[in-house]
Amino acid sequence: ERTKGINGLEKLIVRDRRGRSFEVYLYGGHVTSWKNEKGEELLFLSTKAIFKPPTPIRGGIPLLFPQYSSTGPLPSHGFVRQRFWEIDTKPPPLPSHPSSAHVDLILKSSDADLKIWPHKFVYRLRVALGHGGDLTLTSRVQNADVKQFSFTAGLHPYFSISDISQIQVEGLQNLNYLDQQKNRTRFTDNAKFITFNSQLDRLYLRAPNKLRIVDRKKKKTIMVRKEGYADAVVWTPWVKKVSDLGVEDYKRFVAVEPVAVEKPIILKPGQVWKGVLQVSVVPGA
Ligand code: TA6
Repeated sequence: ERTKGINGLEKLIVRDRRGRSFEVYLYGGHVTSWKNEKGEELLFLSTKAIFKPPTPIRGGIPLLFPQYSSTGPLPSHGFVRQRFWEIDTKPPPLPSHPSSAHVDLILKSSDADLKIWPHKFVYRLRVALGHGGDLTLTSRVQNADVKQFSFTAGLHPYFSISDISQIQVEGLQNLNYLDQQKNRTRFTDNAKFITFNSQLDRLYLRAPNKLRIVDRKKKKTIMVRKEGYADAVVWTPWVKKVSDLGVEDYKRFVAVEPVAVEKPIILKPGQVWKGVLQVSVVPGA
């Protein structure tokens, strides 16, 4: 279903036969909602989210490309989250991920984009509900240029949680990470799992493809599976002022992000890179 969302921005609502659904705005190719069969919202959207281009939408799943965060000369997290995407009517087949309902979006570099990042690309995004109730985002980036280029990228999901002080993130033990609050100084994390009692912003290098967010209060676990993204970011702003976040909003989400940063992805002309994020929520903590 194609409809008007906040401020008249176009969005697509996709439902499967079991009543699960997601919503994606053409602005940003940005997933803003994902609901299970009970109608429970599994993603967080800021109570102060600004739906006014070129401001990126705060919450949901922002797409980060062709630059993760402020690691290069481009605006924070690149620019595709600030572009208007289109429905891709002829997506190349994607046999490895059967879905019960999905939508395909496409973004091609514009002349204005080429002025700030001089590499022609085609970015295809499939958002899909899997048969097991999972949400899968498959990114395919094609080099549409005549020269090789490289980029960093990621997805920045804001996961809905009961309370930031009641959750833990598992799967990152003994990894090196760059502390993004300390000029990306390198540390090693020996903790069995991460708990939160202050601001945290870490880029874990070569992270495993399966991570878990355990919500002890809600007694549920968010399973985060990634493919093609070597690294992972864990972020909470805690009480730090973020202008488009409500004062109490930080309690309600954690960002666990598949990213490819340490080693930029290199693409030759015509080549396609694929990255996958698959999330599901299971009972039990
Ligand atoms: O991925 C974590 C991070 O880069 C943090 O450093 C924080 O700034 C966050 O993303 C949000 O960035 P944004 O540009 O959306 O305000």
